[in-house]
Amino acid sequence: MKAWTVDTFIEAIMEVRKAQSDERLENTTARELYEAISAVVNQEISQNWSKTKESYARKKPKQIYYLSMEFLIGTLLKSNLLHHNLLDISNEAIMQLGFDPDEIYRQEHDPGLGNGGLGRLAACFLDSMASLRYPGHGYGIRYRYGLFEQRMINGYQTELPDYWLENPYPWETRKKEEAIEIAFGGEVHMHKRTNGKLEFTYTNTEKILAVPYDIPVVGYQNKVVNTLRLWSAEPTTTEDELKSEAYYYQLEHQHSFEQISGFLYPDDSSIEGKQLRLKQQYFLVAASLKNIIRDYKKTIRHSLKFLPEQVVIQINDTHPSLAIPELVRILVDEEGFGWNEAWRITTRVFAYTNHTIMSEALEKWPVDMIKKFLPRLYMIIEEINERFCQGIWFDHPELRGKIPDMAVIADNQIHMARLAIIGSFSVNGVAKLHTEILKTREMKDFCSLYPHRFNNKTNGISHRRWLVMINPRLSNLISETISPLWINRPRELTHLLRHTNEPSILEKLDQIKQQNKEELANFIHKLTGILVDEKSIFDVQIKRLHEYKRQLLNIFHVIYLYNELKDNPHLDITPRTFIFAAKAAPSYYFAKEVIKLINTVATVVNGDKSLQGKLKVVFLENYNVSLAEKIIPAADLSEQISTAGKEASGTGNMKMMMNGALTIGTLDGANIEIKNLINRSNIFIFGLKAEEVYDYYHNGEYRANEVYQNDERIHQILDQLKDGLVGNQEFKDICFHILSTNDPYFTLKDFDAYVETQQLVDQAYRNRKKWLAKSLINIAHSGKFSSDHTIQEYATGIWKIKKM
Ligand code: B1H
Repeated sequence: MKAWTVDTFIEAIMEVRKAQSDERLENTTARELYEAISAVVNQEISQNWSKTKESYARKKPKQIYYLSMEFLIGTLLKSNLLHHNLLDISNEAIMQLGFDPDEIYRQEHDPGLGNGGLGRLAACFLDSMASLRYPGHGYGIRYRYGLFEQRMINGYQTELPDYWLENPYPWETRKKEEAIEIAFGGEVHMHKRTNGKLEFTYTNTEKILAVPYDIPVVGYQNKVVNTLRLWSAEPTTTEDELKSEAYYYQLEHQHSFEQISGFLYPDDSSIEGKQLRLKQQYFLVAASLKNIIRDYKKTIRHSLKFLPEQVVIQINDTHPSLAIPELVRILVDEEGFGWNEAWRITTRVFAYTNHTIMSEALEKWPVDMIKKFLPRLYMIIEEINERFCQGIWFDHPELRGKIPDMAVIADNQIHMARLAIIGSFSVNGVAKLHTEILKTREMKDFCSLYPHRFNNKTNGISHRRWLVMINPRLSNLISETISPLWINRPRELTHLLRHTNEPSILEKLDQIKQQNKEELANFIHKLTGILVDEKSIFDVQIKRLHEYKRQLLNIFHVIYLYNELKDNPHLDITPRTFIFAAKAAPSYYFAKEVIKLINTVATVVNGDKSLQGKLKVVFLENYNVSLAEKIIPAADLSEQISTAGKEASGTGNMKMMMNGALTIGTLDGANIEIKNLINRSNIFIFGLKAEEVYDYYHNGEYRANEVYQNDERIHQILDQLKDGLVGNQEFKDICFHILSTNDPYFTLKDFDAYVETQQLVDQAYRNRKKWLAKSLINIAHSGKFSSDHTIQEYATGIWKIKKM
């Protein structure tokens, strides 16, 4: 690797600029400078990329393929610079060239190829695999339109298309020569060969080309570059063929097929059972498997019998679970294996991660749809189902009565989670509580059938992106305090524990948080015109909008404080700034109403002089990775208030903890593990436990209406929604919905405990020193939630692979 200086870096930039145009530097725009720096970084990457590929080809290690419908990678210039140890040099170079570094990095459009936690997790995992020298790669879809851009109009969410490819994307390489043809639909024909084996042929299928676009995944200062391969759907017809008239029909048809990689479905934690989504899933699965097998044959040159020794395919929820019958199909129909052998191979290759137990997110496909688009796969799924049910009937008579709840095909639907469990050697949940719920409730019968398959892998986040890159001040303070070794070994953040009583460290921590808050305050002012008190508590809830995440509970608390202050303007409360950011699925009416409510409350509260600036409410539009990166370093309080048992893990909780925020949260998902690490005194826990939620829900003993009748605060708030007393805007629907559905997410039930705990937060914040010590304790324990740790556990516990 070249030893860079600011001067040589600037020279390299000029070199690129010269090659691109003979424009002089004075005329360079921010965009051009961004492109030039990216080109310099790409030169650095490309050598390491080829070398990594060569070394894999030579040493033939077992490869991990992470199949996911979503990869929320965030912008790459800054992180690639960091991973080449070039970030400081680049910042300095940009300034010497007369630009503001942030303006240059902002030129990169954030690729919104995911909805939320599940997609971001996939990106953090790729980062950790490369940084830990594991041969692990991602396969996904290159959606032409990412998750919609959210614009607020009059407080309502509106959706705009996210055409992220408007400018050339510097990190992808199109590999037309490695394209793969995929077939959909058609008819299946069965023939008996002379050797007695069955043969399947297909007619009238529709063909589409999967063209790979490769994005480098750069390890942290270790020369490893793995690959994220995103498939784009294109017509199979060539230009020449298109000139002849016979192809007009084809042309029209193929254009509809190109839609397969047209856009990302915008639902998080719920499912849209649309035909196009099914095609997307098969497209990803078919292209990736063909590619994996092609690579295996090229490098390993053994029978596919040994595939499980060379390949693990981790499927990110059930979305890519058609890979299971597809691999059986390839082995049986194309490679000539018998069923048993094909099934043995398949079930040793796949590992399945479950990310949710919300019933609306459990994937089920109508039998008719699969039959029509994937007729051969349907036959295979039937066979899998038949053999599975027979197996239970004969070998597990104790489970006979459970067959209807375990069968892959039941009530005219294909149950994808069941298929994924049956076809994998590992099934994992994403936090201890979540896995426990899977094992004892949701997947209980499967767990008794395959006890060794089930395991937990608590989620994690890349500390490189979510601390080193986005919070350089804090990151430097940590390195000065405990040496920079923690960056390669994040668990060593615990060395900070020795300093939790050191006034000089706490003072610096205080200053850093203050500076970060001032930056966010400026950003908020520029964006919204709202002036926030930089000394107030920055109380942050940023995540997808969903009933179970309970943004409503948060805004009820705001309305309650507002009501209190209106009654008693001298009330002594610590000033707070409530910061929200959230996208709602476009068809999710209730979630959109909550967004409107937050904005309405913001207008009322921010405009009320009588509050003397004690409360401010800010809703930042278009939440995405880049916005999260701006908010998180400035958070004082992290809101993780989901209904217990509903949030599988959460990862925003880890990101804010790592940046020194204290958490107010329920005993849900990874919050529980955070609490157990840092101790109850350093986190604000409240509310029903998962067990209690479950019991109330099932025994019918909870009456939301009683809370409404008996709790004056709730009564007042709901009446205000109903009667339009908040900003003359009615929210009858929210009020009616909660009461008529008996408050299934226990917002009213948990309100009292929440308010009480928020009062503890208010008190705790007043003792600066104690608060800062708690903050440092949070940071010190956050290394456990580095995705490096998580990936290490996947590697030893599931994948059985070694570092290169
Ligand atoms: C999570 C999803 C999800 N769970 C369906 N499930 C989707 C389901 O497009 N779809 O159809 C998209 C996403 N996402 C999240 O995964 C959990 O809610 C979080 O608790 C968890 O932290 C995250 C990563 O494991």
